[in-house]
Amino acid sequence: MASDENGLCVILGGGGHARVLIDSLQAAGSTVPCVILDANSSRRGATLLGVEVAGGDELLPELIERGAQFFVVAVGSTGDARPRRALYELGLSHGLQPLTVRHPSAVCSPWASAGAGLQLLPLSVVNAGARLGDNVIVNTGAIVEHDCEVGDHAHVATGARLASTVRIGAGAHVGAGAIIRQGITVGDGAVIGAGAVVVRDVEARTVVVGVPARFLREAAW
Ligand code: JB2
Repeated sequence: MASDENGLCVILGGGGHARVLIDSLQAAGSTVPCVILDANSSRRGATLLGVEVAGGDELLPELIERGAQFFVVAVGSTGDARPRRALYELGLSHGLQPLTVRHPSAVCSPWASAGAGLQLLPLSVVNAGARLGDNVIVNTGAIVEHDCEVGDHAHVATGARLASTVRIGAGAHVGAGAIIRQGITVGDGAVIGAGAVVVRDVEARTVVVGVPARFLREAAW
């Protein structure tokens, strides 16, 4: 564990998404010391890109007493944003501030706005007039065009593209490589399958797949 824990950032989750986030923080030249908490006790004592896995979430009060100030939700989501929402609320409930993670290759217009805890991963693009909520992931190579809205806890996965004026509801998941036509609304908690092409509005809490995207089943959110 870092010896100077003043300003420490607690990374919640120590899997694949955590590695991408730590890599992005390092690439951005962040000097905030970090420690990982992971639910899997067998990971305790391991390091991930040089960052120690200190234990599970039960260590939060101890870390805060020792000066932790920030947190990052490092559990990804591929269709169920509830664990990410729960970890975000956990961090807030302990008085920690969500840290923004922005890879230096990400493009984000100064005319876009975002809530707290935004994750902009390598080569992602957010254009003018876009409005992103809290705890949103714009994953590697994803595009959020001008005047789109992306709700809290939503995940625009790797290579997905939102044409202009798309509205993505809270907790929704836009799968890898999916394309959403301009002006479309995707309801809260909806899941868009990988590679889908969405040309009609998507009901809240439904899963749609294919080209053009069609209803598959109810979603978990
Ligand atoms: O409540 C929790 C918790 N639940 C799971 N608290 C903490 N601190 N950690 C938790 N975890 C841990 O998150 C698991 O023990 C596991 O080590 C980690 C999740 O790792 P995994 O590699 O399975 O998934 P991921 O969330 O890092 O990545 C997913 O989402 C990304 C966006 C994958 O689907 C990736 O392929 C995807 N790129």
